[in-house]
Amino acid sequence: MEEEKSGVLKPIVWYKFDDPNDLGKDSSGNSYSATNYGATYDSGKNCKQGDGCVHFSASGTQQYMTVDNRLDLGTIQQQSGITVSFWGYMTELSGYWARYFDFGGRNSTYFYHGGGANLYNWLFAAPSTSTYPTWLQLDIYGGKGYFSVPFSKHVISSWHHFVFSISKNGSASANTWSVWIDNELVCDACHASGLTSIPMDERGWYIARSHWEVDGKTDGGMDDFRIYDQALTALQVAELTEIYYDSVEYNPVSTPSKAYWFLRPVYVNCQMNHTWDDVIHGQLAKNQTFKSGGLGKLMTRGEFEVWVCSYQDECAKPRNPFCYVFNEQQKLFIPW
Ligand SMILES: [Ca+2]
Repeated sequence: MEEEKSGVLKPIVWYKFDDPNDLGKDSSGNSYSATNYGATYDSGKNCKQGDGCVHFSASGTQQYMTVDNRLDLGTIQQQSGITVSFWGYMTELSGYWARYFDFGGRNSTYFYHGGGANLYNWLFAAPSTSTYPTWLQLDIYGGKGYFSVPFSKHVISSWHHFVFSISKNGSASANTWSVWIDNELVCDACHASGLTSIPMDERGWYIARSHWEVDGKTDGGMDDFRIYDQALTALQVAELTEIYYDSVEYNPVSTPSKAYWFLRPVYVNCQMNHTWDDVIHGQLAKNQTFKSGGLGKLMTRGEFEVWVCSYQDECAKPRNPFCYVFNEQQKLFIPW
């Protein structure tokens, strides 16, 4: 599974923000460095991944970064799909409509104040207005709509993981958007519109800055910013989110079985308190106690072939089952 993960999940842009002397360094190997306008390095203990992250202060001159404008995000999405992911937080010092990112055109041909046809931005912001005091909002301009995320459980000043995935044009699910926050799918193909290709000299791929000068400044931080030239599946997002636990927090003395190598440490001791008879009975009764299925591509024949999710275990939460794979040789349910 590890080989599959690294093979499938290869970002085309990867800002780790680990190097204080080269904060916008691209670790993807593609040299799409970010340009830094005043943002500062924060040390690893304040960050989510690796040895550092970037900090944006709202006091004084606007601090932000730009993604390399050689990238034509519109064409990438149209041809192969695109995903943007990062860890981020904002403090209450952030202004109205402070941005996590705002990707769009910079002048009147591709940008038009007040809305209108010549507007091709897609952006993710914390409005913090009287109308939307505790919401995050994803806006897709060009007459294309917006998507609001209730912010109540995504408390300001704490780190959260965000994934924005748009499928390519011309497929069955063409141009559909999916959004995950902390590995929870908060937008399940809830919107469909492709991105527009913008000429290079008009591209403004802003991180932590708005294209609208009236908007407030961002006060907060970001870590592990990535762009993929593909839409991600739920499994790939789960792996992406768990990388943090794998590399930083979860550092066992012995290597776990690869079936649950990305399991959060808090779940390692979860136990299935039911037998296969219970599982089958529960499924036949359709009483929402268990779900199960085949492992598909993740299957190791004769060892790990099926998964079971239980709504009744100690580790399960209301509407949020806890899942196991069944070890066919040891006849054991193993937390997954
Ligand atoms: Ca980092």
